[in-house]
Amino acid sequence: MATTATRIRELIVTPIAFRDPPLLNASGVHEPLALRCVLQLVLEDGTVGLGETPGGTARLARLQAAAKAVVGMDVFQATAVSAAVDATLRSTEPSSHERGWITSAIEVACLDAQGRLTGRPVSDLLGGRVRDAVPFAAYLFYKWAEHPALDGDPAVGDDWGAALDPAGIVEQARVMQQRYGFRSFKLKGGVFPPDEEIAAIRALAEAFPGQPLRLDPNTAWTVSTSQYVANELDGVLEYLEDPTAGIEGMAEVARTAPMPLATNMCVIAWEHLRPALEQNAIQVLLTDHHYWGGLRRTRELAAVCEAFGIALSMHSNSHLGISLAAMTHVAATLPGLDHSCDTHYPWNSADEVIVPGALELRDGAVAVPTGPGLGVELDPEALDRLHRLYLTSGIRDRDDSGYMRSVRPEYEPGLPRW
Ligand code: GKR
Ligand code: MG
Repeated sequence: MATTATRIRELIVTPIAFRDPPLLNASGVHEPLALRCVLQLVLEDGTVGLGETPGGTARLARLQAAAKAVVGMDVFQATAVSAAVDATLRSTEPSSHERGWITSAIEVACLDAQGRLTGRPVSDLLGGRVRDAVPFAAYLFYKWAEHPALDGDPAVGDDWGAALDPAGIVEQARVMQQRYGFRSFKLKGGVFPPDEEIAAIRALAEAFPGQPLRLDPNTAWTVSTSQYVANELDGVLEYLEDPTAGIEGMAEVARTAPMPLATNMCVIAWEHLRPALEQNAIQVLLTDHHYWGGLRRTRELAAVCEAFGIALSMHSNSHLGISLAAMTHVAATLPGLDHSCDTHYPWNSADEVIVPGALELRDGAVAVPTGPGLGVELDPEALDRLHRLYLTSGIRDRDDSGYMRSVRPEYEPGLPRW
């Protein structure tokens, strides 16, 4: 039985926008603002648990619907809370992947609140950490020097500059390493013809000998192009991520690729695991608690991967500190995490919703917070500022292709491109 104190009084969902540089990918280019939602799960005793998840009109509406379903529930019954959220969304949202985003954000807020009530870090609530710091990879992007001037708004630059060729990518990697101490590198590909991206990876291999490298073109290539790139980069990549679309396509590439194939695109829900395993389509799974249903479900996913010999890495999207804290806590508890995790965090350092100081990328890793819950505190003024930015921005859904077309009207979205 819930004591009155641990009952959920209210779930406050706040959409926010924060600055994002012009990072290029297979779908276009990041807009000047990225969207997230911040969750505050308020208990009857005033304890507040935090969550963070990507924004967008549909997800915001689902979060708001789910918020009503959890009022009055016991925060320590996180499984029941997830089930109630799932049941609320099931009639309108058939995709378990889509429902997973919502159950996860609320589960993280429950675990944060539980940790605050018990005085234990979230990693302890998940069974305890097996490492004190979680390694992350430098996430390299081709990018423009600035967001172009559009609709009377001025151009907006950043302190990274442009990276549009192998030399630019190597320079970006050096700055990433100097600032944060990263020891592994992922290049977001699918932007330039494959030979140019092969050249960039070779330049990185020469500049950072022995340091793990990955390439992720987000399904920009056909099966035969993927096979060509995989052969060209034999012995250079630790893994090749989502070269082509779908489990069947990945399985075909995997038959000849000399390196493991990884995904955060063709295996994104429980029902994808069986066909992927049967066809040996992937050898590395990038977990992401944000859509796998939460931190506890991520640990269950890791156990399935262990049983079937699938290695583990971690996916990211543009995010702020509440998400980084949650990623760090769960990653700290996964014994089988074989690869450094992805994070966009360095790209989004211009804005934050948490009080600074709790999370730091040092020596390529984030120390696992040891304070209660996620170990981060919300900065109410920052939240308010970023919410107002959301309200005035007019941006309601991520649209990398649309933004690219506003800058380059001749841009044709659509994959595979090569
Ligand atoms: O931020 O442009 C980006 C990435 O392409 C992101 O949207 C992907 O989801 O990082 C992600 C990935 O590994 O595919
Ligand atoms: Mg990826």
